[in-house]
Amino acid sequence: MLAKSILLSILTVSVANAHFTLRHPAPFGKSAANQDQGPCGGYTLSDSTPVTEFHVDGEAVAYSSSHPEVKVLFRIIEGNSPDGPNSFKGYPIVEQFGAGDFCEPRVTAPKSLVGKQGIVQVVQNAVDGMLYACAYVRFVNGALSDLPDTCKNGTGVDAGFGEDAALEALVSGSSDAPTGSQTTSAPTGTNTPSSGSLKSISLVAGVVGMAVAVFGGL
Ligand SMILES: [Cu+2]
Repeated sequence: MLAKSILLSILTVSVANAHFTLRHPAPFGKSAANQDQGPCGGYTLSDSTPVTEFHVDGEAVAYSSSHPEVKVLFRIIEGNSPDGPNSFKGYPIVEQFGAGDFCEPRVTAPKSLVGKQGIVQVVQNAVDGMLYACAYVRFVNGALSDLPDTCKNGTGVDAGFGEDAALEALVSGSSDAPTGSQTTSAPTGTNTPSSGSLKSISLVAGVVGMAVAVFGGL
């Protein structure tokens, strides 16, 4: 009984302290303590906020997640304010399964942002609510050629496209896809997610069922 309650406390603490950790681009801050606070998990821009280059034709966004099932929005914001008027969906909503490292290597931004500063906001709709992390970026031309070491998918981590009205509502710009000739509505031969990251709906449904069963058991 005692052992069980200790185990439960440990589980509770770990869930509270580790929702997800943004690894690339470099986040405003690394603590997840206030990650339920929008727009940037309790952090604001400061003189010491790191700035990462963001390639508008394809940039890696990598994080480590403690939750076995989340929906994720990769939101691209023009300018220095997370509440700025122009924001874009950098990728379709992703539904990620399995806790651990996850990377989407081809998040995009409108070409019109090249040369400007902006914010990449990662928002997860998780079992414990909406979770936020931000990174300060400078938009540059082209696509990232060498993926950072942090861009990897953990064992058992999988993902597919998802739908989430609450996440979609956060994209304020009139255009929810990058402008120009490219779109993010579906991956193409030259703009695919990491191999193996997309599975058939039936497999995804099975994983959801397992996740629900696990949570039901807890
Ligand atoms: Cu959490």
